[in-house]
Order: sequence, then structure tokens, then C-alpha cells
Amino acid sequence: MASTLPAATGFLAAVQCDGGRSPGAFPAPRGADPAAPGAVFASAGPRAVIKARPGGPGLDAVLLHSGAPDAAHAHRRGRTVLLAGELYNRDELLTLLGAQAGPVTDADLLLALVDTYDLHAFRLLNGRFAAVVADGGRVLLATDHAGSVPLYVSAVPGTVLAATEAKALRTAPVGRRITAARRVRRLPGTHQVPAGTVLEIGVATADCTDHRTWAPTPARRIMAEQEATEAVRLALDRAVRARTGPDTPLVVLSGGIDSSSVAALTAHHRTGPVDTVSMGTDLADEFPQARVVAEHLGSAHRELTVHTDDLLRRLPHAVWAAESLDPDIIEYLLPLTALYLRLEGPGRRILTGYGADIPLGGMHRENRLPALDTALAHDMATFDGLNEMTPVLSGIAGHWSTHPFWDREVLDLLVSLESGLKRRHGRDKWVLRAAMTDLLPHETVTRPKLGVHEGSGTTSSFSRLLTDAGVPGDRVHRAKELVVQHLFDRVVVDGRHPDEVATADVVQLVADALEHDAL
Ligand code: IOT
Ligand code: MG
Ligand code: MG
Repeated sequence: MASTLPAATGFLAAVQCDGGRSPGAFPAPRGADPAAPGAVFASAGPRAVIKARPGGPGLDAVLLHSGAPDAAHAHRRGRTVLLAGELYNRDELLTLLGAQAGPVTDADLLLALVDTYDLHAFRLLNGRFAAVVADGGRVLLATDHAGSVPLYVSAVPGTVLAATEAKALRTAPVGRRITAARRVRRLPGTHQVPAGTVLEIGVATADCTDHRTWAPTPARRIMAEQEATEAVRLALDRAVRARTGPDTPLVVLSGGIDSSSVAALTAHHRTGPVDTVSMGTDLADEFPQARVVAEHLGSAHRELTVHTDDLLRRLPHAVWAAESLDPDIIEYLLPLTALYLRLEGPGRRILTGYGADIPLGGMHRENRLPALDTALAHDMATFDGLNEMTPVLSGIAGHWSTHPFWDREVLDLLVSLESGLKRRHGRDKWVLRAAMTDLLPHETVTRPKLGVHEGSGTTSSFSRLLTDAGVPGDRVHRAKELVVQHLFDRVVVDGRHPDEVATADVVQLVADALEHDAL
């Protein structure tokens, strides 16, 4: 499939009733102004303007693309599909379309499926995408099962606006309340489309109906050890294959079991080279552990050291890219943001082990099975809107990232395994470790979990920044939350570039406010 990057990685789209001549509510999308590229998206890369007049409401869009923007949209009989991202079960999907002339691009394939199944087409997809379908007087806005490509909407009667970054809608008119979707902080009328959901919106009325296309299963499957490890191995192997093309893949490698599994499966099925990269700081790194894996697999490996001051200076960039308000998530994403910004172009296809700890309960150093399943159920009920999987994180440096552990089939399997397969024989993530024993060194298979925020010293250096500014120890987490909110308000709500926002200033502001008990 996709040889390099997906045809499009983001968009801002407007579907308007009078054939696209704006009713004045929202003039031409700002990104359409070639004099101001970068005004709208944090993601880097070329933009193309699309105008579709299929009959009925017209669709105008700015596409963030990777060289072939026409591969990201498809049109037939008054219906237009716009797709950012990619599909991973193309072969399966093609079998549904019988002997029809085979659709070539993922957008063509999606259009053919919508022709056959209407909005239920989205129940069939395993992918990493956000999509808009303009169809007569209605618009469909769809996320993948995990909402891994964030999608935002603002709708008033006559105009539906949708974008893969909330900041692209900051100048939109105040949209109607959409009860099925989460509101975005300080962007009135802008909402985030939930994970695994199609919003069906009437353009003339802005009336909205939501359709869930995926939900994490609450049931648990009982499997014998060997059956479970074989199933995990097979599903993960397929997910890795679907995410690699002919070009050399790059795996962001910590040397933990999650990213090492992805790297090992990538190397296992390829005859060509595999690149791996690890980041560390002056305070902490996992370089020796990653090197063991790289040497075992024979990957072309790099180590990148980011100074802690430079890491913390990237906080505004992490919030700008992820548009997340959760300080814990930002601590996971900050070292990855700093890593991606150090990877020079051209745009790479990056595989990560991100997300494995959620269905496997890896974050919870917990021996008791009830607590493991409680944590898992909680995490699966609360991931939506955190944007931790967003492709914008690497997109700000022009790269495309993808996470095999949140492949729909892998995730469905891992979530469903009974917790005794996850915590077993005294080990966490047992089923994954057992599935990978033949491809990785013993010390990697048995290595205890270390979070990226710990292995890079990010949590402690962020805490230190706050205590140095006078924040008392017991208010540090609250202070982090406030820092992230302030950053969000500047780089998302106010639309400022993160290079213009100094972490130190925001930290001081929060520290002073906490001292005066204003917050
Ligand atoms: P962790 O699992 O340590 O890292 C996530 C991924 O980031 C790794 O699989 C690897 O691909 C990459 N990575 C980590 N460290 C490095 C490094 N030093 N150099 C290069 N790449 C690296 C947090 C965590 O523990 O990260 N993420 C959890 C879960 C988040 C919780 N979310 C939630 N409850 N909604 C995870 O599952 O990934
Ligand atoms: Mg992990
Ligand atoms: Mg780790």
C-alpha cells in the first residue's frame, strides 16, 4: 500500500449550502491564502486547495498533503470523500466490492464503500484517518476507531466546517452545540468528533446525529497460553506489515518490550534496511537498552541527546501539536516531540510502540488482577480526546507516525484477553513478552517497564522547573495542569506560533498565581 506517506495528513473543509459562495459566516478558509501558509496547521508540508461542486452544497478544502493531493479526495454522483490518513485493511475491504474496477486510492475505496454501505462503511474500516463525506444536503464526519487523527467541527445552519486541528477553526463563527461531541476549551461552538464515531450533519439545519462505529469490548476472552501468544504475534505482525511500505521504515525505539516488538517484527518481514532512533537527555536515557535491540536486529541506529533546557522549551510545541490539556499526556509526548523535531526531512514513515501499555495495563505496576482490569477499563473509557496518538506530533517536523498496537485488530484482541494473560508468572505484559521471545534478546523480553517520561527525565525536570519557580511540592501537579492550559490558550486559542511562547514565562505566571492563591 502507501509507498511513503498518506496522500493527505490533514485538512480544513467547509461544506456550504449555496454552492460554496460563503453566506458571509465564514469567508474562504484562512489556509487557502497562499500568502499565509502555516497560518492554520501545526503540521508542516504543502497545502492544496480543493473545490468540489458536485451539485448540492459545495465543498471547499485546504488539504495538507505529501505530493499527490488528488489521491486524498474522490467524487462521484454528487458525493465527495476527503480522507486524511490511511487504511490498513484494504485487501479485506476490496473483497466487499466484488468485480468492480478496483479502487486505486484509499479515498476511492472509501467512496465505493459509502456507495454500497452508506455511513455503515465506517464500521468496516481498520485505519488511521479522519474523513469528510459531502453527500447531497448532509455531511458525514468520521474518525477511526481510536480517533487517532483528531477531527473538529463547527456547524451553523448553512455551513459545516471540519478540521484535523482545532486551531484551524479558531476564527470560525460560533457553532451550534453538538451534544454528542466534546466542546473544545475556549473555542465556543467548536467540538471534537468522538473516537469511533460518524457525525451525520444536515448542512441546511446543522442538525446532528451521532453513530458509533466502534467501542472497546467489556468482555474478556479465555485462551490457553499458546493460543493467546500466537494470536498476539499474528495480529501484531499483520499490523506492522500494513504500516510499512517499500521505503525504509523508522522505529522510535526505547528498548522496552513495546517498541522492541515493533522493531523486531519490522526487521523480520523485510529484506531491506530498518532504521531505529532513541532519544535521551543529559539527565537520563535508555541508550544501552535500545542499543542491545538495535544490535540484535541489525538496524541502522541513532542516538539523539536533547538537553533538558531545550526539551522544556519544546513544551509549547507539544501542546501546539497535540492540542491536549492533560499534563500527564503532555509529559509522555514532550520527549517524542523533541525527538521528531530533531529528525531532518524528507518526511519519514515512523512506527512506534505507543499505546501498548493501555490494553496491557503496563502503566499500572499492579500485581492484583482486579486492579489491572479496573485500570484497563478506566483507560479504555477515558483515552478519547487526549490526542496522544495524533499524527500532528511528528507532523510538525513533516513526518507521519503510526502505532501498530492501536491497530483495530490488535487493540480488540489485547483489550479482550483476560487479565491473567497480561500479568502472569510474575511479569507484566506477559502475553506480549511471550509472543516475542524468539525475536528479541532475553534481557529485552524480561526488561521491566519504564515510561518515556521517566526514561528521559521529563517528569522530574518539569517538576524541578516548577519548584525552582516557587511552586510548593504538593501543588506541582496542579501547576503542570495550569501551565498546559495557559500554553493551550496561547498556541491553540490565540493561534500563536510556539516559537513565540516562552515556557519560562508561563511557568512564572502560574507560580505567581499559585503563590497568591488565585488558582
Ligand atoms: P512508553 O511506553 O515508555 O513509550 C511509548 C513509545 O514511545 C515507545 O513504545 C517508543 O516507540 C517511544 N519511545 C519511548 N521512549 C523512547 C526513547 N527514549 N527514544 C525513542 N522512542 C521512545 C506512556 C509510556 O509509558 O510510554 N505511554 C503509554 C500509555 C499512556 C497512557 N495513556 C492513557 N491512559 N490514555 C503507552 O501505552 O504508550
Ligand atoms: Mg510502552
Ligand atoms: Mg518505555
